[in-house]
This record gives sequence, C-alpha cells and structure tokens, in this order.
Amino acid sequence: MTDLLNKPLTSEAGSDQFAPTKADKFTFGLWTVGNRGRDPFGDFVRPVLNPLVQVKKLSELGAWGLNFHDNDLVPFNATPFERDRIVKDFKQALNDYGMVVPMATTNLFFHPVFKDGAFTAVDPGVRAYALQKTMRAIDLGVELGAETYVFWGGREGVDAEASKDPMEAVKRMREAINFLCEYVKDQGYNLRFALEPKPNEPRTDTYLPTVGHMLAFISTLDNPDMVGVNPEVAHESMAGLNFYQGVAQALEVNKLFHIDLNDQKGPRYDQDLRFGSESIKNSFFLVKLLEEKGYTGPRAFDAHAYRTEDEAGVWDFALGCMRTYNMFKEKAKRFAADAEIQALLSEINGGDQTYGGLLGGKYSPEKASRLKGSDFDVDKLASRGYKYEKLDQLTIEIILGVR
Ligand code: GLT
Ligand code: MN
Ligand code: MN
Repeated sequence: MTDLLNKPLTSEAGSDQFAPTKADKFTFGLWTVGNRGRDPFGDFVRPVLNPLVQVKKLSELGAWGLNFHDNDLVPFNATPFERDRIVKDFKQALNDYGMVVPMATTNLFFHPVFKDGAFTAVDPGVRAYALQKTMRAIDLGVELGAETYVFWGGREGVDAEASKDPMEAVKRMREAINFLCEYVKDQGYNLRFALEPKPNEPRTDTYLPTVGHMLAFISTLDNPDMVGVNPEVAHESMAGLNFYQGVAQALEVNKLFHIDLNDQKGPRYDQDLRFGSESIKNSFFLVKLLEEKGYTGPRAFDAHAYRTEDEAGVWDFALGCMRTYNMFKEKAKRFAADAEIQALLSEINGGDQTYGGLLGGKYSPEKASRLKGSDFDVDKLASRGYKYEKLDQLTIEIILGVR
C-alpha cells in the first residue's frame, strides 16, 4: 500500500483562482473515480483503483470528501474480520489526508438477488434482505461519519408492466423508508435520508422517476422532516426536464439535502459526464442557484471519466469537474456585479409588486372583490416588451467570458 500511495500525482490541481480547495466542499463517490469503464457493450478498460489511493489523490486535488456504497468499500462477501480491517485502513487514510465521508449509500442493484428490485421486489425474502443490507450499510456509513444517506432506486421498477401493482410498489417504498427512518431514530444516529430519482435504466421504468415525484412522495412519509432529495443532473435530463428548475423547487421547500453533479447530452441513457462538459448554460444557472440561494451541503460529483481514459485521465476528469464548478461560481459573481445586467433586471422586475395591495399576502374577501372589480388595461399589459433577448445575450456574454 505504501508504494501505491507514493505514486506521484498525474495531474496538477493548479494554483490559479479556480483550483479547488476543501472549503469548496467537493466530494466524489468511490464508484465515480473508481469507475472502470465497463458498459453493456464492452468490458473493463481500467484496473481497480484502490479506495486508499482515491482518498489520497482526491485530497491532493483539493476535494473535501468521499461517498460510497457499502460494497464499494467492503466487498459483498467479506467476513466481519475483513470488514473491520478495511474500515480501519480507510479511516486511517481519511484521517491522514484530511478527508470526510459526508454521504453513504447501499448497493441494492448489483447482485442478482436484486434483479427484480429491492424494497419493491415482488419476493418478500428479497425485500427483507434489502432492509437488512441497508441497516448494516447505514451502520457502516455512520461509523465513517456520514450525515446524509442516499437512496437511489436502482432496480426499483418494472419491465413487464403486469408483474407489479404500481400502487403497491409505492406503498412498499413508503414502508421501507418509514421503517429505516425509525431504525435511524432508534440508534440515535444523526442522519438524514436523500432520495435520488431516475426515470429509467437499468429497468425500463423506475418508480418515483423525477424530483417532483419524490417531493410528493416524501410528504406522505411518517418522518417527512428526515427525508429530502438527491437530484442528479443526468437523471432529470434523461426525462427531458430542466434540472435547474427541479433543484430550485426542492431548495424552496428545504428539501435539497444533497446533489449529484454531472452532465448529459440529451434524453438518452445515463451518461454521467464530467460536470459542465456539455450543458454550459444550465450548469452556470445551477451553480449560481446553489451558491446564491443558501445550499450548504456537499457539491458531489456523480460522474465518471470517458471510457477512453487511463488513470491519468481519471484525475484530469476529477479535477475538471471541480475547476469547472469554480469557474461557473466566478461567472455567477460577475453576473451579480455587472451593472448593466443588474439595471436591466431591476427594470424587468420593477414596479409595485403588490399592485396597490392586491397581490401577495393572504386571501381576504375584500381583496377578492377589489380584484374582481378592477379595470385592467389589457392591451397595455399585452404590448409590453420584456427585453429578455437582451438579458439572455448578456448572460451568454458573461458565460463566454467577454464581459
Ligand atoms: C449509481 C447511480 C448513481 C447513484 C449512485 C448511488 S449509484 O452509480 O448511477 O446515480 O447516485 O446509489
Ligand atoms: Mn447519482
Ligand atoms: Mn447517473
């Protein structure tokens, strides 16, 4: 191990203003930089990357922490003795390199036992086993310091529509999350759950497919305060949705507990591309939102390097995610400081926002009758030019670096 850890860094974090630092709260899943490039059409292209090496290299690049599934760290069939040794070494590495584990999760999708799902599988034996595996994985995550626990549906879905009652599936999911919330309370853990939607893949349809579905589901739980969302750029984009808007809706109800940053070219399979590598404008608005609207959680990258890359390329990828985030952060500051843009925004959003007391605040019968009796100059309202072309062009000029 010492030899492995002494291997020199293949990429330089750089010393310019975009170089990531621990204060930026960047994290990566062990499964992200550890991704070996296997896809449905081709085998592994990279060797296993030891988790201890990941801790060291990510720390040197400026990352703050690491996330993991139980089996990213402890192999599926490990004995209790092996588990304890692995955990001890990992803790030591975290300590040595000043890295934290803010989030952990369970692998409920890789082993064939989960081929029909986990909490929503038709087989009660599989559902019970999924609960056991999750409780053990929660114990492991908490032992390593996790304060957020992610549930990505994985194979919670359906291929043969007739095989499952979709209402029963939602009930089963609710029962499982309720049970696990009670388990966390029972253990006295300081842990919140973050549910991660995805519309499809690996199943043809996944239950609770979007941020909107998840938010509605959370409000039906026994402990809704303990549960929020973990939206992922690629997943909402696969559903053809605007990620930025979904995240804003979650933030507005204080449900953005975690976020998976990556990128995606259009509504296709899950591409998990380097953050900001494709949707430049959406990524800009996303970073602007997170930075300006009080999101304090980890900036987690759930992406992986192109299949063409060797280990050096993996570190180029990881550094790229972080630097690009910081570049957008800088652009957001420029946008906020741009006098012309701010003047235009004030003009666009100007005027008496209460419309003489008719708008905002609570309903009253008096307000309703005043509104019903008001005269509106509809033609004047309709003739307004909104100057959005100008605003959007100025935004593009900020992003492209000419302002
Ligand atoms: C898997 C998935 C991700 C989830 C991870 C957490 S695992 O890689 O594609 O989106 O966030 O379970
Ligand atoms: Mn994800
Ligand atoms: Mn993904």
